[in-house]
Amino acid sequence: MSLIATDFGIDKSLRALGLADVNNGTSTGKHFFGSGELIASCSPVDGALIGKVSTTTREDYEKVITAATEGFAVWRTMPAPQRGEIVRQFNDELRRLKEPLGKLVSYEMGKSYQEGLGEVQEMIDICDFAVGLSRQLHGLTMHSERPGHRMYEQYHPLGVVGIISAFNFPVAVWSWNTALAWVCGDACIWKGSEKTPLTSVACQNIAARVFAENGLPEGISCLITGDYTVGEMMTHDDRIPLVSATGSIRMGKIVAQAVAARLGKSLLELGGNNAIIVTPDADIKNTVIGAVFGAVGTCGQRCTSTRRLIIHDEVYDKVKDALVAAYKQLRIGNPLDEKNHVGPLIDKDAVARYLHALDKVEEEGGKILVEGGVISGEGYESGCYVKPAIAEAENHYEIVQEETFAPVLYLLRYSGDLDNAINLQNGVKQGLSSAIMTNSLREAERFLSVAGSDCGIANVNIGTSGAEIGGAFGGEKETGGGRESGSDAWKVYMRRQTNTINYTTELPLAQGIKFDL
Ligand code: UN1
Repeated sequence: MSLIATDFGIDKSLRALGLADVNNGTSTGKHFFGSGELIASCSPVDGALIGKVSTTTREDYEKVITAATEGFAVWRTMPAPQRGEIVRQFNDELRRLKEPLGKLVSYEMGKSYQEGLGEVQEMIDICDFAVGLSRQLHGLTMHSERPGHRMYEQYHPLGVVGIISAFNFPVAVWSWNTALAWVCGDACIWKGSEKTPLTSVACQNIAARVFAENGLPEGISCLITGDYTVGEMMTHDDRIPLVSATGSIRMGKIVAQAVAARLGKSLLELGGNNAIIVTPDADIKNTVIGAVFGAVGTCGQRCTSTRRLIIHDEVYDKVKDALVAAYKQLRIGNPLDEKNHVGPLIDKDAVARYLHALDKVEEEGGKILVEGGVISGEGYESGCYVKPAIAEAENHYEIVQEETFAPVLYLLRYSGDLDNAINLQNGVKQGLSSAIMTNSLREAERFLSVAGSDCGIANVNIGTSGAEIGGAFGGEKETGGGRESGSDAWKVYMRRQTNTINYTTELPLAQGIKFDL
């Protein structure tokens, strides 16, 4: 264990999470993930090896899908509120283990400890939501056009649901899917990111323990590990009716095509290119807080991160100066140390993409306002710490049109009417999150109207990131169109059945058709 890890109690967290022996190069616990080669999990915080996890082979995968299918056969017959009770118990464990799990998320992924805790809180929130939902999986009843007939719809579980999640929210995004899928009666197979395998194992251990304590088959919650080839086992598998995938647009297109080719369902949560419009009526202090947290929180690695600020001419210089001053206050360093605001990027590939974005924006004519760069020296040995940067740019630049998963914020200028800003905001291929800063009711409502933001999330006077679990989460266009988490997102994890019941002695046909024998 490295010095940082020991000082910040990572070994204690690993023990609390049942991962005490990962330092020996093996993973532990009860799960189904496999016997393949080991992948190493190195922390971007200090570059140290935290542990190794074995990957899923084709043969392992067959065992997993068999276990999940058997688990589903038992789970689906359990009344939904009783499934909710299991999720409640799982949630009790999350509450008990919030600190060690939050710490491991922070150390393995690199987000600040506060954000690590926030991520576990998001798991707790969705589980609470799912428990209530377990008594509300409602269908509608309809009036039949035929006398003595009753019509209604009911929701049944889908089967084995595949979940592919990304490194940036290594535990919360799984829980959005799995907590809902579980109360809906589905079994889940989860492929977490190969960059954060230990947090996946930690979660799987918690779930496996709760299912075992209740005498339920472990296959209701399965974990598989490895790179995209392991994910492909699920996307091509017609025993998996739904694949929920979070990640890049490139990955989403591959998943969507593979799943569609077998007429399966996919739920896609892909890249964003989120903007905040800053109008002349904006509260500048709140704008700066929202924009800075949106751009540098999680080191710019949220799908909801703020990438573009679209600022009106009248307040452009004021906002620009306030932002530059705020960036000077940012403390970058070990994310477990709570005095730091910004931790490292996930790995050196991410650093390379960040550096490429900074070069490219200048090459296309942009002007760097807050200098970026990789930080070196004591405490920064992992080579993954970078300076959050700001560049003045134009919306049509190729690099501005792309999502770079890093703390690079582009300032764009608009003049005249709000519609000009809305056109810029919508003028990208992605459509996840958006926001407007304004005290004008007219502008706020215009932004939210049918002619306003084209995104799945549109906020007024808050930033683009940090959505609550109660709303449906997801976006339009190349973001993939899926909705997870709150509202009625649960419906995607179930199949709807329309039932028509005739309680008469006649057999009248619909549409008044006569068919006499
Ligand atoms: C993600 O980045 O994939 O709204 C999810 C947010 C978080 C979830 C982000 N609640 O920023």
